[in-house]
Amino acid sequence: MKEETWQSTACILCSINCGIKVQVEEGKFVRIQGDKNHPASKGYLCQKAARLDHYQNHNSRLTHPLRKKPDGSFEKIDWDTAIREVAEKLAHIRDTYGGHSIAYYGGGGQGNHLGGAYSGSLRKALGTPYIYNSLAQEKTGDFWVNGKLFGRQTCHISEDIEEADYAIIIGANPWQAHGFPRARKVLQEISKDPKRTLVVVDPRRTRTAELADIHLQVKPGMDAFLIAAMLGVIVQEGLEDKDFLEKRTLGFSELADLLQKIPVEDYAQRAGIEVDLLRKVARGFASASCASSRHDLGVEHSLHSTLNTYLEKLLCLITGNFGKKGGNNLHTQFVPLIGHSKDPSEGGATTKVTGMKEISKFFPPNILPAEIDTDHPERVRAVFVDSSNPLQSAADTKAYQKAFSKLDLLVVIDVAETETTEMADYILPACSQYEKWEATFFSLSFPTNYFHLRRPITPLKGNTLPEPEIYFRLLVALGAIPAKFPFLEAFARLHRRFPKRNLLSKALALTIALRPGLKPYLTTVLYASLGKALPQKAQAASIIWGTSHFYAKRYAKQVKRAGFSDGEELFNFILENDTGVAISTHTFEEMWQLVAYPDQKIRLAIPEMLTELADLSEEKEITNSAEYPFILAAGERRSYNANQIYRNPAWRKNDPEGALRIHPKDLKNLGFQDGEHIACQSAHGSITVCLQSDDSMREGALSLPHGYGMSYWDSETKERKQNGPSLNLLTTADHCDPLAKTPYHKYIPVRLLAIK
Ligand SMILES: Nc1nc2c(c(=O)[nH]1)N[C@H]1C(S)=C(S)[C@@H](COP(=O)(O)OP(=O)(O)OC[C@H]3O[C@@H](n4cnc5c(=O)[nH]c(N)nc54)[C@H](O)[C@@H]3O)O[C@H]1N2
Ligand SMILES: Nc1nc2c(c(=O)[nH]1)N[C@H]1C(S)=C(S)[C@@H](COP(=O)(O)OP(=O)(O)OC[C@H]3O[C@@H](n4cnc5c(=O)[nH]c(N)nc54)[C@H](O)[C@@H]3O)O[C@H]1N2
Ligand code: SF4
Ligand SMILES: [Mo]
Repeated sequence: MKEETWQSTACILCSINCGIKVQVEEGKFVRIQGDKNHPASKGYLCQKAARLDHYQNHNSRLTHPLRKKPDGSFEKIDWDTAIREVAEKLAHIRDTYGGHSIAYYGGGGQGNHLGGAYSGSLRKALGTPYIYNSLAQEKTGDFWVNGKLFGRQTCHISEDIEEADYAIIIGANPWQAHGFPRARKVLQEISKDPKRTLVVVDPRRTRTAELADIHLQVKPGMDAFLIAAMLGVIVQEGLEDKDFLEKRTLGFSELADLLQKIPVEDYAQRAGIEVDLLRKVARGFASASCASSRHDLGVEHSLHSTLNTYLEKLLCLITGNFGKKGGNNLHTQFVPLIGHSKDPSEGGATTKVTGMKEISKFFPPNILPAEIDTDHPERVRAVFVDSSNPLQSAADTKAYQKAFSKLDLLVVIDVAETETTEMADYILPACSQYEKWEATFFSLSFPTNYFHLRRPITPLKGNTLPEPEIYFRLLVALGAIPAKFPFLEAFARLHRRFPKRNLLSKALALTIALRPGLKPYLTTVLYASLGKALPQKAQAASIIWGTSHFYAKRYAKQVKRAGFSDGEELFNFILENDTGVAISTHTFEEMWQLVAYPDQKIRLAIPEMLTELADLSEEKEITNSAEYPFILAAGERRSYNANQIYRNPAWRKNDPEGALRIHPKDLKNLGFQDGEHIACQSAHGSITVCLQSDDSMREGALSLPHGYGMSYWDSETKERKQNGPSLNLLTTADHCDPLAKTPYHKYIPVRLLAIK
């Protein structure tokens, strides 16, 4: 095939969104390679991207709007009917019970955030205060801590593992899960370099741990003790960076009082780590010329979730490895993915039924069934889902099934038939991420940040629509905005011809002055006006015009450094470029401007966290229960899982059943065989799994993979089948962090039984 038939886009399977080039033949992705021109991924790919045709082409793709019939089956309807009926029903629920009786869930996955950017208009028209999404079942504890440390929950940290002399990775497996660009290359480089040190904290000897200089094989769920002990060593031995603490932080002495008292040996033992090795790591980290730390689900989805993320951040903060190359740094957000919510004591929002607080503008999936399945007069009665499959991915599948069956209305936008669309009253089919303009807002890098606007590379299938169009049509049907904006459209066209005159901003300001009711819907108004003036049907990109201007104003110097004189130039470059773009470059000194407190000082002492840290010493040692003697990590990232994105198991090259990994000694003691099918039972549910003997496991610990258990159509038998274990049949909503409600998925007590 000719060179020019390669089209640029990105992999949509994890937050890194590596640039890829694809050759498409008759709708099939026949060749896929890394895009060397992408400035962040530089041609890098992992094995999963080669299988992307299984996302684009499979027999569970949705091709037509569907409405549920009274008998539970679905019938095809046209878009006008779908939009009209959904709008009418939503409006009825809003007008009868209030906006808080409607919840929005999702808004984007690993590859698609452009559509969700237009969903804000719909939420405003419905008056719903609730956004539930998957970030709020992993990262909101972390965001809450950031809010306290740096002044706003939008202050988010990036880890410069690539440049670090000493890197510590706690509860993350970047070899499989990534989490930072070109992870495998970076890990291999550090591993090979005798002058650099890599430490991995993980109960399992993962590939990442194998590459490490030091592997701390922590007892599941005991990271708070381990990190607290490391911080204890640093402070007790006077290894903290006193100049940094004096210049950049407040509250250290209060924190230090607690850390001085940490019984290091006792905590090391609680964590199952030899104390001398722990001391060595603490000293190595504190004395390195630059050190970086990174955590992920291994600690977020486990006991003391929020506290763990606080303690992990303190490693860099008290050793002065913050705001420098090879350390941790705050970064900018090109399009805000994370928001800021006030605490309830300052007037922040809470839910009506359970009283849960909002964090970073989100509410946690763990509480949603309780908000629905109750006779509370202010319960949630309608849910609007986009790009998420909570019926599989949220804790406690059965509670979700029960709660969702009680809803007055469930509307789902997806590209595929899912467990969640099965329960919907209306299914609105979106075109795939390779059939529309798309982007993610995972711009999480420092000092240079990137953005990639992707174009469609293949025609859309069936009667599907891009999400921005669905949101626009719903807004018009709700009567929130007119269907056409002739005045603005004319100015938008003029603006595209004479951008220097700034005509569009002026026309927008005039429109809003004359019709203030349109203000909440500005993004959709832009879509309906500027969107039509953009080349190559890039209507959905209109929001990027607004964000480019905003970003270039806020970070003028840094955007200039990346080569753009203003927002218009930045926008046009993004629009015309088919790969990633470097949008801004900061100096390390300028990072301090990203701290949101006016004095730019980090507040180290967070009262709630200090209490939880102090209480660790009182915490009873957990002895495994006789009834449920194993600790299951319910959701490991492996070579062939990718959230809920690939349905058909044919994409997998190994591990077709998503085996349960168990240490050979445990297997022997139980009298089971490698490959045997048995029942894995928690106090809440039971699933059938296939055993795999694996000496990389810690004894007493088990692991099952995330990203299995979805239903699909078997093309031979034409039956609906399930592709491996459905983990959330084992999990419950109340087994979670008290502060952020993040589930303890890595700490599920279970037993293994023979199947009779
Ligand atoms: N291949 C693949 N990659 C993915 C995804 C995918 O589905 N597949 N999903 C993406 C998403 S949405 C996310 S959020 C990230 C998550 O990325 P990660 O958090 O890195 O992935 P996990 O494998 O869930 O968990 C990381 C490690 O935590 C360890 N662990 C278990 N219990 C404990 C514990 O008590 N303490 C410690 N310290 N470690 C523990 C596990 O052994 C595992 O190696 O991955 C992303 N990347
Ligand atoms: N037990 C357990 N549960 C877990 C985890 C775990 O480790 N253990 N991990 C958790 C984590 S970290 C995460 S992030 C979640 C992920 O779980 P979810 O939030 O459910 O998100 P995804 O799996 O990314 O994808 C959801 C849906 O997006 C759809 N989709 C794909 N492309 C498009 C598109 O262009 N438009 C639309 N509208 N839809 C599209 C897919 O078909 C899929 O149904 O799972 C969580 N659940
Ligand atoms: S799954 Fe692999 S190829 Fe795809 S974005 Fe993530 S790291 Fe890149
Ligand atoms: Mo995630």
